[in-house]
Amino acid sequence: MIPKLTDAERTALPAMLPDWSLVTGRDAIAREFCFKNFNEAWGFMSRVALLAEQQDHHPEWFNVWNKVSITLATHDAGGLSPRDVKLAKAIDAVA
Ligand code: H2B
Repeated sequence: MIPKLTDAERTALPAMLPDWSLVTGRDAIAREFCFKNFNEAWGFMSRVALLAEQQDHHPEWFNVWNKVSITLATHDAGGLSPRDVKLAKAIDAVA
């Protein structure tokens, strides 16, 4: 069983992931990315897909042309876990 984020880890979230926000009504974080065009957005999604496979942790996402909305939560934990923080940091690094 994967542990959920502790209270201390949750307190540290805004400083660690300033571009992500907590989702209303569920234990998850989200961020919207905007690119020049679809080609750039898809390139980003390809990089995230590789990260997701490496980490065996997968995003919930939605793409319209140059925009990609990503929500992260750990289904096996029923909410946020350190896996989401790790993937969010890696996503930020390839955006
Ligand atoms: N991704 C996410 N976001 N949450 C999970 O709990 C999860 C996952 N579990 N990717 C992984 C795959 C699990 O189902 C496999 C069997 O390891």
